[in-house]
Amino acid sequence: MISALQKERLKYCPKLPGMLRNGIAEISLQEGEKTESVADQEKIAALFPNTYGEREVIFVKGQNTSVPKKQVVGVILSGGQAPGGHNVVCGLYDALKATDPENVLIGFKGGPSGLLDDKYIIFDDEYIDRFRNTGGFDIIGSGRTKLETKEQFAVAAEVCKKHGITAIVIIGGDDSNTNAAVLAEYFAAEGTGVQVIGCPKTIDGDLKNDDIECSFGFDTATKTYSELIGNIERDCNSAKKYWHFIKVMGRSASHVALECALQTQPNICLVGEEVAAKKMSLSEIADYIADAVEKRAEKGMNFGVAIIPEGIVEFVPEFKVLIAEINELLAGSKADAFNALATWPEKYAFIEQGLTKESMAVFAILPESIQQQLFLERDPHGNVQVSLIESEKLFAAMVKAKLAERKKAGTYKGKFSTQHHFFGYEGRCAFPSNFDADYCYSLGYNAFMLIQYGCNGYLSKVSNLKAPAEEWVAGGMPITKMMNMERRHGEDKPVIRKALVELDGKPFKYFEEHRAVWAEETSYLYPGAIQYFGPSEVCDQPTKTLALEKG
Ligand code: FBP
Repeated sequence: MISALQKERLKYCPKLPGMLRNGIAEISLQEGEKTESVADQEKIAALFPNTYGEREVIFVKGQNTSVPKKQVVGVILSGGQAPGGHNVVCGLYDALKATDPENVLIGFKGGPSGLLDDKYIIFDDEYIDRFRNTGGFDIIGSGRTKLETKEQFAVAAEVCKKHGITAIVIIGGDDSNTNAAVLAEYFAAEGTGVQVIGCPKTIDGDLKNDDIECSFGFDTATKTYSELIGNIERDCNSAKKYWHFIKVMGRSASHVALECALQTQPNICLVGEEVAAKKMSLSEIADYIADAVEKRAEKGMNFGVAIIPEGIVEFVPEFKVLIAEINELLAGSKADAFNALATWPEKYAFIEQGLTKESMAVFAILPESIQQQLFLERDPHGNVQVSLIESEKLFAAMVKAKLAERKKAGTYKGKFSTQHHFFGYEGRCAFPSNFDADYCYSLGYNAFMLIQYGCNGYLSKVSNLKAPAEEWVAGGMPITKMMNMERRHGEDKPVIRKALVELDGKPFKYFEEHRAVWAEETSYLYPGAIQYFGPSEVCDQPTKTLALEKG
């Protein structure tokens, strides 16, 4: 049994860029300029002697001049789910089979570890057809194993040899695609003949640059969260009795929060990158929100909506120091001594002794539930898991404390009741919007054309995304072009630069221009649910971020 919507969505024909619509025989490759990495050219060229400096390519209508050969392609889904992943696989499959029905597509199960453990399925029409235009990564599953060591590459080469694999497609974020480039270089250096192509995935929106206009999944996830935020705004404006604090996923970058703010015009949206640039303290952030609460209360509006990005606390300088000290305080066997203490007051005294005066002052202003969370939620290395901190509750509690002080001083006379929400998993596996369904199918289709034309170490690139799909431009960009050297885990590494929100970029500037009015007035926008069928101006619109960036 499948739902009525799924049944209809299975029939949807994703739109390809115009130049890929004429049939495989009429897709010709055009070479562009030779490329250089965005920074550290010499170092990156030295690390990628076989794959550096290749040319950008685009596809145009013309005779297909690729050399025919049987293709056996392996595909991997890597990292967190993002709507549209299934369509990347479907597009890849369709192009591969349209080129030659004898070609084979192998799906490695459970993420990169599937390749290492040789756990796979071979796709056929019947299997693939069940997943067209659906959300999720359950077609083969995903995982977070990093494919990065020489030993792993050697195992991967063996598995490829066993299956006669000619190319691997890695669908992942910035880290996975960085590793795809390193794997491509390894395969080339070892003369395996296996090509590697990446596809840009992540709801976080932080894999974008001069070449990649957006990662897939960002469109659907932000539209899903914005629908929910809009619904909350309407409830809030109906009941007029709560302030809603809403945390949204997105890891470190605040692209998701900012996009949701552009779509829903809440009273407050914090942007981590701005907090870092202004070196704001927790107390200053709480004051900033409390100011809006107070101003609205003066107008009789004891309600509001505040969006909090998942990674916010990492950007608060004093909080960063506190986390580092806690990690140090509980390093190694010191954690056992802490855990042996029976009561919270005993543990509190231990913490008080271990932290510097400055960090203790920050710790002391946190609500007790958050204080305890910092010592409970730890990753396998014993470090505080910052992303699990309930920052929506943290800020709600801190604002409450600020308002209590203001009440005492007689400056604030309103009421302040809160509700808390966290939106993340609600959006990662939604049915892809038409944009993501089309974009993902195109990325997959295009990835196969890159393979067919012999490209290695390229990212599937579909651009001009603000225009209708007919005008999209399909091609590929060497991954090394997007790389620079960064310090990671004490070593200088070549990596794709993670894109944070640019404070001089158009989306943030637009938000900055309007936020004072949004804070004091009630300017809510209710985007409603994603529409899959209906007029194009309702169903096919890209995100506000993309529209502003490319407008
Ligand atoms: P990716 O970078 O893997 O695409 O992560 C997306 C994401 O949804 C983040 O927004 C979030 O912080 C993380 O995954 C949560 O992942 P998990 O469920 O594995 O903890």
